[in-house]
Amino acid sequence: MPRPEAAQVARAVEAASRIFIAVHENPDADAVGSLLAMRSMLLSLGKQVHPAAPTPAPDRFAYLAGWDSIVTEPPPWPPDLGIALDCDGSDRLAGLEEALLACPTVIDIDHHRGLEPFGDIQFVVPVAAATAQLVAEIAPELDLSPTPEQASALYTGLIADTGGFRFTNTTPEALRLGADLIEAGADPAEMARLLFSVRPLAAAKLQARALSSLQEPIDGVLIATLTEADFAETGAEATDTDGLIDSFRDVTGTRAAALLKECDHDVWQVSLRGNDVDVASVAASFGGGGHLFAAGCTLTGTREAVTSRLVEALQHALEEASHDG
Ligand SMILES: [Mn+2]
Repeated sequence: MPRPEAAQVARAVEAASRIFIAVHENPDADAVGSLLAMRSMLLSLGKQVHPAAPTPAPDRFAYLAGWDSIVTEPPPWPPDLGIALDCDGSDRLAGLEEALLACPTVIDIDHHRGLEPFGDIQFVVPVAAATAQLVAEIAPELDLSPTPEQASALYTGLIADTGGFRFTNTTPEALRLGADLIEAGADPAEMARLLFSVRPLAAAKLQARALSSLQEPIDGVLIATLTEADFAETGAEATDTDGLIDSFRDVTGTRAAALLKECDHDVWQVSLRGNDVDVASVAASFGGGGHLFAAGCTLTGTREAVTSRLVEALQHALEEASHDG
């Protein structure tokens, strides 16, 4: 059953000629894939399109057609439609937020647990596996069927957010979309290899550091830490940790896992994963957000102070989960 919002988005797209599309800062595979598929769809309709991310799209996504068209600036021309993709709140647009919200019509397309949907049209579906799934739902409303390039971009977003069809969001709908995208020309083996396996040596070295930082789970909470020195000495970048946290939550005895990345002195980017515990609430209590079992936030303080605050919050959430269960 098509969702009515998909048709609403299509009508707004048809009525527009200059379209600004933007994703969240530190764009992930779903953000970049959704952005590039949407860009290509809009171009095929003869629209003027400006695809942007507030921080550069990592070059590990360079295999996606149009990757080099993504800029970090708002459009030089006045758009008549602005579309935000994969943004859990307009503030995730960071430096592009003001320009996007200033568009005469604003559309929010997202699958995060809608804390703060925004815009004139809100196509926010938390049960969707990926924003790519929602972009795919818009295509038929525009009488489009995905080209091989669009299918590859959407497939990348879909497998990224489902962890290669392993996470709890691996619904029949997600798998059917995967099949449709393969039929439309996405190469599943190649997309999975490029997204999950290919990585620089620095990332492999960083992974070793993260693994050796693991300690015994404390009451079901497993913490991994990467310091500024770990990044400096391996030459790795913040995005080289993508996917790392997902392997930690499966360590025996773990109910919740956290990866702390020191992005500036005593400033920690925290990724959280829960097996049976709502980590989105924990992230939200620290000003972050995300999904029920996959969330993130930023904490400031020494490694010891930040770790103990986190462990305390996660243990509290674990107690709640035990009571509910
Ligand atoms: Mn996503």
